[in-house]
Amino acid sequence: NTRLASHNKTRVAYFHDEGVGNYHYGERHPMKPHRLTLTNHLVLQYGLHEKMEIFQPRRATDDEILNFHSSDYYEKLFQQFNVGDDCPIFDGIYDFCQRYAGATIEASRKLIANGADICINWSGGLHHAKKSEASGFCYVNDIVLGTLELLRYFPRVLYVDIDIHHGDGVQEAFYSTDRVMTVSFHKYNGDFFPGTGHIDEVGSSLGKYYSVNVPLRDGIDDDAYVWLFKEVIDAVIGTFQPSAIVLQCGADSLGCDRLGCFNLSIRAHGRCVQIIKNFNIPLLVVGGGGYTVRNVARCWTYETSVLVDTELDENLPPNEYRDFFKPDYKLHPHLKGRVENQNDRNYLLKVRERVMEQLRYLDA
Ligand code: ZLM
Ligand code: CA
Ligand code: ZN
Repeated sequence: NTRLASHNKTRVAYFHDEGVGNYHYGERHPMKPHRLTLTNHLVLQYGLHEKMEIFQPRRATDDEILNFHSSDYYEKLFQQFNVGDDCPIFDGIYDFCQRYAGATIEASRKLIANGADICINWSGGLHHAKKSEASGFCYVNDIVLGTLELLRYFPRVLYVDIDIHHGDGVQEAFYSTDRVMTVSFHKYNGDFFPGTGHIDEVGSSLGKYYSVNVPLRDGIDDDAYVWLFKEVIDAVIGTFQPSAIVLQCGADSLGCDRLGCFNLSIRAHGRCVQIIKNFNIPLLVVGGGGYTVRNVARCWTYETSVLVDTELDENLPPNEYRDFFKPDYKLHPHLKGRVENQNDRNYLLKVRERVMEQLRYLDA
């Protein structure tokens, strides 16, 4: 990789907005922006800021948001009452969206300027928002905005999504282009939100075969997930040869998530991040889902350490939010849930074969 040739240490830029953790979706709503404050505290307490360049991002401008979203939707969204229980209109929603989207856009520009090899924005990753529709806790699709930015410079962008939900908004935005390949791993049974992500959704017109869907059943465990992830990603990168990668790290695929039903440990989730990092391709890392707040903070802190090549002490450093991490105060608690693994070996082999078959059309 020529961009890495002039230096041998990976340069990581971390975008954190001090205010982004202070918004509230409302009483009992599962999405808690406070998890971002908690994550940032752990990152700082572990001293990881010494291994990265830290940026206080600026807010996205209206023009930048209108780069993807329709003006009708964007103007009306914030005057409306609720878009439903999933997407309530809360105090400061407009600022909240500008902050998380601004960070993803700034991170994309930093990669374009070759000012970093890896950019991190844990407040981003809101993959369900559509051009003219809020959906699944997402109002503005920062991933689409960041990817559009990357496409101004990079010929091909790979999008990888390990949130337990299907990355439908990103898939839809790039469904008919061959310049973005989208790959989502998710729970799929036709019923689980958002209901899309069937293995047969492969893209259309120029984008045919450039949407990859990896539908999974309940309770998938570390070995199965990491095995399938590596098989798929090795083949995808070998075939597509992306010039930049966007990785959505939704932490609702962890065991014991309040909304999820997979059985991943933080180590396995982080292993996927490591696998992507090892390709040494300009990388934008964003957050996403994650509803058991203490584990989201642990997970994204661990993944920050993976990205800066630093090992962390298993004992969490003392910090003002220590009570969140009781009773163990460890970085890697046991997250094995009660969910039985419904993905047998035959099923996993079948899914792998179907994806390989799809990718063969691109080689031809
Ligand atoms: N009802 N309150 C993932 C987005 C998942 C759609 C079923 C709303 C909830 C959920 C909201 C307090 C990402 C659906 C759900 C109740 C129609 C979903 C508010 C509990 C509550 O107690 C709740 C009044 C709420 C929402 C549960 N919603 C669980 N699952 C999904 C959206 C977003 O992780 O992928 C990326 C950030 N929605 O299943 C319903 C069909 C609305
Ligand atoms: Ca996903
Ligand atoms: Zn999710």
